[in-house]
Amino acid sequence: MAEKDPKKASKAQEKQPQKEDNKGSATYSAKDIFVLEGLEPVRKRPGMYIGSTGSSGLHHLIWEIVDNAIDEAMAGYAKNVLVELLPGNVVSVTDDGRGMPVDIHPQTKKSALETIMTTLHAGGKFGGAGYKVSGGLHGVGASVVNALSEWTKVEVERDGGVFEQEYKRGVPEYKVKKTGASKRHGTKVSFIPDPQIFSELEFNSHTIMERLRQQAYLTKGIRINFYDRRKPEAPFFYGFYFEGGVLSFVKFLTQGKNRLNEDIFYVEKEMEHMDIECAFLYVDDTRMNEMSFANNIYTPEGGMHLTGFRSALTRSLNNYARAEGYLKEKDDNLTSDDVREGLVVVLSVKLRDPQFEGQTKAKLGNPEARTATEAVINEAFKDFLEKHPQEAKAIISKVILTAKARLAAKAARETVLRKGAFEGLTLPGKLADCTSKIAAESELFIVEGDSAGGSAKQGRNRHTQAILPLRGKILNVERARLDKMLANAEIRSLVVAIGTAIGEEFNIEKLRYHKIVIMTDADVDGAHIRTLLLTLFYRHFRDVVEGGYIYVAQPPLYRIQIGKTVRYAYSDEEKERVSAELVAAQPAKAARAGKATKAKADEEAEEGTEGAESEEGTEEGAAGKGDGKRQPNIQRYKGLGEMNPDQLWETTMNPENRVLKRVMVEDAEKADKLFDVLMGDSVEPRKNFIQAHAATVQNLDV
Ligand code: TSJ
Repeated sequence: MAEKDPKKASKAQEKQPQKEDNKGSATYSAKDIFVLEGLEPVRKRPGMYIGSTGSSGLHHLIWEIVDNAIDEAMAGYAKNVLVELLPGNVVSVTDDGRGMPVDIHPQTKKSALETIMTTLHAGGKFGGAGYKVSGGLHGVGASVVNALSEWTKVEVERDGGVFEQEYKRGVPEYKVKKTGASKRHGTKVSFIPDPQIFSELEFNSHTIMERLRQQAYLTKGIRINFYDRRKPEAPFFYGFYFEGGVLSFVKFLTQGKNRLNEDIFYVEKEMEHMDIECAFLYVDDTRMNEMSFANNIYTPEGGMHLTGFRSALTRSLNNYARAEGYLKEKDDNLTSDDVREGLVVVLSVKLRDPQFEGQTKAKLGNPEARTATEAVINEAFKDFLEKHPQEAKAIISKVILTAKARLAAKAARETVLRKGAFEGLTLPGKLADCTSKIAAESELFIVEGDSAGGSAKQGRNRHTQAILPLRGKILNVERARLDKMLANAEIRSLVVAIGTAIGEEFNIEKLRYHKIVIMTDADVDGAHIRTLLLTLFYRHFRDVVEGGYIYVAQPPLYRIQIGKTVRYAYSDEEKERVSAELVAAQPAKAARAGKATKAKADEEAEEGTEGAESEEGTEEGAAGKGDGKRQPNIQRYKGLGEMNPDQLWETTMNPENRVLKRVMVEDAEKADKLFDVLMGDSVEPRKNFIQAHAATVQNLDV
C-alpha cells in the first residue's frame, strides 16, 4: 500500500473543500489526503489504467466492477449478479456474495471497504484469505472506477447490517456508516462516469450484453441479469445462466453449423491448484475457432494454456489413430494444423497469479498452465475417444482427410511452384496482347468464355488493352486443391501473361499490366469464376491485390432503346430510371399524339433532352400505354457474349464510359472465404449460397 508523502499531502488538501464527516467532528484529516494521493495518478493518466477515455475505457469501468462480483461467484459465495443502467448515466452492479468487509483495518485504521475503494492495488488479496483463485487483474479496479466517477456509492449488507459510503471523484463523502439492519448479505456498487474524464459517456447495451454473456459461460451456474432502464418507459432485460459452462459456450458458437460430433468433449478438472475447463467439437469448415481465457480474461493471442491444449489434442489423436489402425506404420503423424481444421474450442483456466504477456497483454505466460492443461486434456480426451468410438471415428476421418488434402496441396505446390517452373515460358497463344510495353498504361482483360473473348478482341483499343479469354471449365476445382489449379493450362497462361511469376520467384516489378480487369457475366457462373480468380490472386498474388491492380468490370445488365436512342443500365433501378427518362424525353410531337400525363415528363420533353432527335422509328412499343408515348425496347443481357464488339467497347471497356470497381484486399479475402463454400465438396452450403444470391448476383460483393 502507498506510503504517504507529506509534501503532496498538504497540496492536495488545499484543493479539497473542507467538509465535515458524518460524525460531525474533524475536517479532512491526514488519512483522507493519503487516500486522495493514492488515486491522483489515476485521474492524471486514466489511459494507463483503463486503456482509453473513449467508449472502450467507459465500458471498462463496468467490467472492473462486474469482475469483482464475478470473483465472488468464482469463490463460491455469490450466485447472482445484477447489472443495471439507470437514468442519469448511473451504472449499478449488485451481487449476493458475502459483502465487502467493513471492519477497521489495524494498519490503516480505516474500514476495509474504504481502503479497497480509495487505494490503488488494494484488491482481491486484501483481507488475507481472499479468493480461492484470485483474478490477478481483478479486484484491483474498484478504486480506479471510483477515481474516474463523479459519484460512487457502495452499499454492503453483512453481519446483520447495511453499511454504505459515497464518494465524489474518489474522495469519501463520509466514513462508512451503518444505515440499518439486514439479514441478507451482498454488495452493491453504483457509479456515474466523470464527464471531466470521458469523451464518450453513452453505454452500449449490446456491448455490455455480449460481455456478460461471455462471463456467464465462463462461470458455470452464475446468473447474470442485465436491465437497461435508461428509458423508464421502455426497459430492456436480458438474463444469462448456463448450467453447462464452456460446453454451453461451444454449443452457442456452433449454432447453425454442421456439427461433426453429437457428444461434445468436455472436461473440468483441478490440477496443481489450477482449474482447467475445456469443451470442443469439430464442424464442417476449414477454419477453426479457438477461444481461450485465463481467469475469465480473454486471451486472443493464446499462450501457455492453449499451447498445452494443442499438444494434447495432437498427441491424443495420433496415439488413438495408431492404436486403432487408422494410421499405418508408414503414415506420417497428424500435424497440429491437421487436427485443428474445423475445430471449435473454448478453453478456460483459472490460476493464481496469472502473467499476461505481449504488447496487448493478450497472452498467458505461465508455463505451469501449459503442463497442467496438457495433462488434463491428454487424460480426459484419451478417455473420451475410448468411450465414444463413433465420435472418435468421425473425428479421425476428418483429420485424416485434412492431412491428405495438405499433402496433396504440398505435392502440387512443389511441382507447380518449383523454382523456374514459369521461367522462359512464352506468352500464351490465347492472349491477344497489347502493343504497348508500358505497364502503367496497359490493361489486361480476363474474359469469361471464347465468344465474349472474341468480341473483346475486336472491340478493344489494341495499343493499351490485352485480352485473355478463359474457358468456364476452370470452375471445377476441388476444395483444398487450389494449388493444383496452377497446373491447369488456362491458369498457367494467366500467370505467364501477368508476368510476375509466382511463389519464390514472384516479382511485382515484372507486372506487365497495371490494370487487371476481371470481366465476367453477371450471373452465378460469372460470380463463380470471379470468386475463383480473386481467390487465386489473394492466395498467390497478394501483392498484386494490395497494389490495387485488380479490377472488376461492370458490364451493363440492360440495353434500352427508343428509336435511335440507346442507353445502358447497370442495375434494375437504373433500368427503370433510364426507361422513364427516355419515355419522357420523347419529342413533343410524339408526346402530343396522346395525353401527356406527367407534368415532369412534359417539362423534360420541352427542354429537348437526349431523345429529342429520334423522331422516326415508331415501330417498337408504339402502342405505348395509352399516353401516346412509345415504350422503350429493353434487352436484358444474359452474358457478355450477347454484346457485339462495339457495344462491349462502348459499355464496358472504353475508359471514357466504363465503370471499373477496384478490388480491395478485404474483397479478395471475402472471396477466399467464399471459395470453400462455392468450390467445397459439401453441396448444401453451395446450394444455399446460390439460392440466396441468385437474384442479386450482379451486385455480388466479391
Ligand atoms: F470492489 C468492488 F467495489 F468493485 C466490488 C466488490 C463491486 C461489487 C459489485 C462486488 C464486490 C464484491 C466483493 N462482492 N463480494 C466481495 N467480496 C469481498 O470483498 C470479500 C468478502 C469476504 C471476504 C472474507 O474473507 O471473509 C473476503 C472478501 C474479498
